[in-house]
This record gives sequence, structure tokens and C-alpha cells, in this order.
Amino acid sequence: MDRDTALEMVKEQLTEHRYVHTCGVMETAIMLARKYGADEKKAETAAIFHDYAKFRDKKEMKQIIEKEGLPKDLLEYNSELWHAPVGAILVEREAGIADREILDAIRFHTSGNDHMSILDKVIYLADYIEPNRHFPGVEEVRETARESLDEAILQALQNTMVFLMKKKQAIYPDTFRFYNKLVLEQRR
Ligand code: DGI
Ligand code: FE
Ligand code: FE
Repeated sequence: MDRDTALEMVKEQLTEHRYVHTCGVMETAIMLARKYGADEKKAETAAIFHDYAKFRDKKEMKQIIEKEGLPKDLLEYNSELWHAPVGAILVEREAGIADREILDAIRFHTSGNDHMSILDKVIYLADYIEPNRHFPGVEEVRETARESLDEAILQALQNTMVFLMKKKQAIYPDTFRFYNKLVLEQRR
């Protein structure tokens, strides 16, 4: 699908703020894909659609998780996690995107997991550091992203997990798996 058609499609699903964020993720993902060796076109498409399901009704998302055989434990955790795997299902169904690598990058963009591809990591990090993000610590992660994809992601994961813990929120096990995988790989 060409860029303009894809952007038009997601624009209808998102608020103006979230659309601007999506454009930032797209630009950043293309840049990171070029730098770290992922397919730039796939990065563009995955970035455009990554938050496609962000504003879907919670009841609809819950039904999709149950019917489509997505991990049931998602329902016990923050509903903010749902739009990623549900997004992958809906992007395939409604936008006709069939590429497994693109759909996986959408599926894993919020939690991560312990078998992230370069494309998955590019979308994960682009979502965190795109220019419209302003949370504490993001500038440091942007700096690190110039040198190391994994190190930048580790910093982003640390920030996110500490943020969730300070709010006394549960952390989804796949987020720990992503973190542990990167830390253990670094020690080798
Ligand atoms: O959709 P975005 O806002 O662009 O970013 P995102 O897909 O990374 O979603 C961020 C939200 O998801 C934020 O409210 C924190 C939450 N979140 C991310 N990882 C976890 C999480 N919530 C829980 N409970 N556990 C996680 O591991
Ligand atoms: Fe998201
Ligand atoms: Fe996002």
C-alpha cells in the first residue's frame, strides 16, 4: 500500500494528536531502519499502522482477544496493552496487510517480547523517541539511539518499567522478557 493511502486510512481512526505522533513514528522508523538494517518500506507501513486500534472500543478489543486466540492473560493487565495485538488483527482484516513481519511489529510494539526482530525493535524504539514525545529521559534515549539500537531500547524499557512501578501498575511478563533478553545478551 502506498504511503498516502495508508496515512489516509489511519487518519480516520485517530485523533489529530495521535495522527501527528504516527507521522513522527513513521519518519523515525524509516531513519532507524536505514541505520540498523531493517526493510525501510516495511518500517514505514508498520509505523503508519502501529496505533491503528488505539481508540477502538474496549469491549470490541476484549472480544477480539477472546475470539482470535490472542493471549488471554492480556485481559488481566492494563487495557493500554490491547491495541497492539488487536491492531495487528484489524490491520490485516481492514487494510488487507498480510505481511507477517509488518503485522508482528504492530503486534509487539507496546510490550515487546524475547524474540524481537530488527524491524520489531525499530518500531518499538521509534514509538518511544519520535520527535513529539516529551517524557522525562527521552532525550537521553534519542542520544543513545545514534549508537546502539539495543542500548537505547534498554533505557526506554527501564524508564517505562520504573514509570509503571511508581504508579503501582502491573508489568506485562513479555515486557520483562524483552528486558531480560537484552540484558542477558549484553553480558555474553
Ligand atoms: O500507544 P502509544 O501511547 O504510542 O505507546 P505504547 O503502545 O507504548 O503504549 C503505552 C502505554 O502502554 C502506556 O500507558 C504504558 C502502557 N504499557 C506499556 N508497557 C506496559 C504497559 N502497561 C502495563 N501494564 N504493562 C506493560 O508492560
Ligand atoms: Fe501504541
Ligand atoms: Fe504509538
